[in-house]
Amino acid sequence: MSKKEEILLLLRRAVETWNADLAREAAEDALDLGIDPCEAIEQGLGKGMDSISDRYYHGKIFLPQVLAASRAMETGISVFEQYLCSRTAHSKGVVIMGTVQGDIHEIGKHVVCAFLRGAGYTVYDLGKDVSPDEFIQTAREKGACLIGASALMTTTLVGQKRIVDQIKEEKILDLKTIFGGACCTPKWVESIGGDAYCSCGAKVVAEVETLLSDR
Ligand code: B12
Repeated sequence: MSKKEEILLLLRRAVETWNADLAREAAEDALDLGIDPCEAIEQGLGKGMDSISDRYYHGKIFLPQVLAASRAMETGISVFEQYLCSRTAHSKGVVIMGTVQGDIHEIGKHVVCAFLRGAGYTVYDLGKDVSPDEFIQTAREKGACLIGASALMTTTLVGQKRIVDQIKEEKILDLKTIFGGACCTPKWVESIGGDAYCSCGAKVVAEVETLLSDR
């Protein structure tokens, strides 16, 4: 096994064993070895979260363990995020990100924020449980070109529709939307009149560049 494979495996294990210290150390080792942070997040930490999701789904672990694994994942992301943020000098545009009202899942959104920041966008992360009003008022204040909203539950998906509805009501023509999260699908985004769907962090930069290319 190469050193790179070893570190990716350690990142994965750190999340699987909810070990935040290991996540931090392995993330620092990944940076020292020159592993691309996006690859480290998707192929290391992300794989760990996939197996946590699977074990949770099959009733082998419970919410406290999922929460602890989430903390380990967030710790690893924060090490990479500092590096990603310092990589580019000029902003390509302002993006408002958040998790929709009633939903507290944030990890996927953090991954997306890290990738967009790394690609040179200025990202305002409004956190979790964000109302449509908050998304749209902040977008106006900050002169944003894009709102990204995450929804992980079938019960909170409607929060994405409310954002699109309010943008239409207020006739904000130059503000686009991109949506994602475990329960979100391309069909859903089309049905609510959103501009783009994205299934994972690794694809988000390309998706956003295409979406904003006609500005
Ligand atoms: C971690 C987790 C939690 C953690 C969240 C910690 C945190 N800080 O975020 C905790 C333990 C707190 C939690 C709580 C709950 N959870 Co939970 N949770 C999960 C779990 C296991 C993993 C989610 C995750 O982080 N995945 C890893 C990330 C990296 O992946 P991701 O979120 O999919 O994001 C990627 C893409 O989707 C995409 N993406 C995501 N967002 C966005 C946004 C944009 C703009 C774009 C472009 C892309 C994008 O890019 C990301 C990166 O690649 C999922 C299971 C699952 N399979 O999703 C359940 C899951 C989402 N939870 C679920 C439930 C029910 C709950 C609770 C209600 C449980 C309870 N009984 O209390 C509460 C929610 C309370 C609330 N009001 O929100 C259900 C939802 C079921 C449903 N269909 O509605 C799931 C699916 C589990 C299940 N199978 O039952 N949960």
